[in-house]
Amino acid sequence: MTTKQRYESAREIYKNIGVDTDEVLNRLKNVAISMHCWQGDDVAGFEGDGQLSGGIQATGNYPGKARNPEELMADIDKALSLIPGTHRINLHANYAIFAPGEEVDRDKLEPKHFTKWVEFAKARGLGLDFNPTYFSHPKADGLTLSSEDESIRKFWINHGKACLRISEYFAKELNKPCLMNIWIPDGFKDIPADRMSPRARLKDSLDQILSIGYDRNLVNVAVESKVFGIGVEACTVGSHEFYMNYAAKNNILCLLDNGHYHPTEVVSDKIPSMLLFSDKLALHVTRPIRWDSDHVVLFDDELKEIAKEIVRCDALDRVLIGLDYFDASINRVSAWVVGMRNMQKALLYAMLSPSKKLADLQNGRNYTELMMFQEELKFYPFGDVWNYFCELNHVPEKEDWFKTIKEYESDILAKRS
Ligand code: RNT
Ligand code: ZN
Repeated sequence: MTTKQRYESAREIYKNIGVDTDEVLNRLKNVAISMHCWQGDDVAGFEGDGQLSGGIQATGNYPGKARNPEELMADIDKALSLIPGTHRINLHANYAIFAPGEEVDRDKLEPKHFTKWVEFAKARGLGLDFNPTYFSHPKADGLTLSSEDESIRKFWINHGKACLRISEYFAKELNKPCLMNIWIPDGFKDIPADRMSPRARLKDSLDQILSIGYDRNLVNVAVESKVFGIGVEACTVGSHEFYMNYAAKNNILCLLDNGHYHPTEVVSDKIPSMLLFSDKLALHVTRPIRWDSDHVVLFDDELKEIAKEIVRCDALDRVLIGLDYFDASINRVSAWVVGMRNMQKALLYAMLSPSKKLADLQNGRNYTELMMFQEELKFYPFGDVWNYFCELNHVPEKEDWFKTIKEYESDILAKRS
């Protein structure tokens, strides 16, 4: 049987439960996911020694890591060629590309340091998202936006302002809104004596950054909380309560990273609550194992649940989906492709679920039937729809994409040392 014939058979099966697979394929094609540039080089960036700090860690030493902009862009291209649809690239400020002699510190970054990325995105019809980089820097070995040292705090405030300008530039150039997400590693290894003052300083710093004014139609500013990090186990300044309140008061976005909560707390459950109070919400989809380990996103239960909530809340245009992980122990291009395709698979899986029927069962307190039906749905011919989606979007189906990775590894990646 051909992929199309399998799809046609699956279409009938889904039709019987009231799901229109043709409509689903159209909807899925239009979902742009933000692919994080930093999986390609273990969050090293282009500034210098690439030493990662800030309580996050990329572990592993798989050969082929991108060492410069050309290599990173080539690797991104290779990954995108294996992922259906048109997406977005998520950049960090430490991926600025300087002409020789033009190097500046992070507080002095300008749009011109990112023109190569804009050209890259334009040529491929991609959107760009952005992040100020508050780690891997000599001035970030203690607190940043919450620092008690006014000159350090000022430096990072200026970095935030510079990044806001760059985000605006991305949006204008590409004619697509840009998400600028702020995450800082600030916190304390052990029980602090004062939890309020650092947070008051962070609040003031954010106020100052936002005070420069920006076009809210062009830039969505988000703040990303975290429960703890390596070396800041006792207290993080940018906690969930802090940012949820800050975002609500200032009409900006919360970004929920599903590696940033207590291990039994799930982001899927937070999505509908957040959507009742804010117009938009941003996500960093990752996979924590026991801690915020940033493993490659797999097609696991929580990913499916996150996707279901986005789809059921009819919020595909309100939830900005980005990936955030960095595994240095495997082929990095493959890591991107697996994570991106899994995010899309999870959305597809959610779209193929008869939400109204299931909700009716819940509302009718038919919990027995609801459980039975949800379990049976897991064995519906979802893979046949996925393979056809790949065929329609001219990318290899099933595991067929991996031979391209193998070739790329032997022809290109293995030659990098
Ligand atoms: C760290 C945060 C943050 C970073 C990226 C590189 O715990 O998740 O989003 O992973 O900015
Ligand atoms: Zn994150």
